[in-house]
Amino acid sequence: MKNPHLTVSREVQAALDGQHPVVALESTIIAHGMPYPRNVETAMRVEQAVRAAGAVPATCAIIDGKLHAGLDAAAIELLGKVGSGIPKASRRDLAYLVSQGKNGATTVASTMIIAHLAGIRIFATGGIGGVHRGGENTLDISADLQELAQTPVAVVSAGAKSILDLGLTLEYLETFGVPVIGFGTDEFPAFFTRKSGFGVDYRLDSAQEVAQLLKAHWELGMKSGALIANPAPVDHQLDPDAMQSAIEEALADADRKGIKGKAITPFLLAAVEKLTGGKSLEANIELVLGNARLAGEVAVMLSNK
Ligand code: PSU
Ligand code: MN
Repeated sequence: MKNPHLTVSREVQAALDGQHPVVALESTIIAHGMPYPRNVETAMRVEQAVRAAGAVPATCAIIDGKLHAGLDAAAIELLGKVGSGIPKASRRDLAYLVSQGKNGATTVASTMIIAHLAGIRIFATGGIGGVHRGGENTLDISADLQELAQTPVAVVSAGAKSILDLGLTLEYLETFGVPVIGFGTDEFPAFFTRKSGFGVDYRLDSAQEVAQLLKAHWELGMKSGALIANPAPVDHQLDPDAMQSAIEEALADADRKGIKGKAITPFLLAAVEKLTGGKSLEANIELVLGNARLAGEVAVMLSNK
């Protein structure tokens, strides 16, 4: 039975009804992750990359209190233009925004929830949230990790940014039984760089093997998602040392300004972009496109079964 708060676009619903491949996409990256108009342009290119792989894109957001899977160009333009004026919506924000008839940009966690309600099994993004540095004291752990633990949607990301504590993030995922797969890599990628010093549980080298793993995971009755870590394209990596110092400076700035809670991730992303002179934005765009392509390929394999 369809959820009364869910609106699935006609194209996405037709694909789901016909068991054709569909890939969910998030909207916090549009409203809070990149500046206008590059955010809108990127969102459209990401949809195109999913289509080129043979799948239907379903960009998700909350519009006038409805959870949407599949947005038209006007809605994407609105999210991009209003940007940070649209609330960043994670799991705990959904009921408020829905009951108040408001708009929201969905994070990894809330996009997984919408995807699951709609019947979409795979989702592409840039980077996931995780355990923040110092998280052992602040308990600042993104709701994305709990969502991966409890919602059966696979997330393709370029790992996580080293604004986070990657070691603690991986420990947390292990505790909650979330498979972490390196796509063509033995190392967990640190978003802008392929190297992080942390390994992955398993490495798989083809979209078909990833689809087989996901199929087995859910056939075994697992209720969790999975994280497919797809490293940034080799020629779009940023220099790890330059990244490290930009991140440290951004973290110190956030600390001085007392930025906390849901504002911290967008603050750090914007600060790092400024400190790398926009280079991080170009890399960000390329790796999201790569993730969309891979998610599209995996979705095609999943629907071929
Ligand atoms: N990390 C990134 N880019 C992003 C985000 C995280 O490298 O755009 C966004 C995603 O929407 C993610 C959210 O789900 O931030 C996590 O926010 P928080 O840490 O407040 O849970
Ligand atoms: Mn947080």
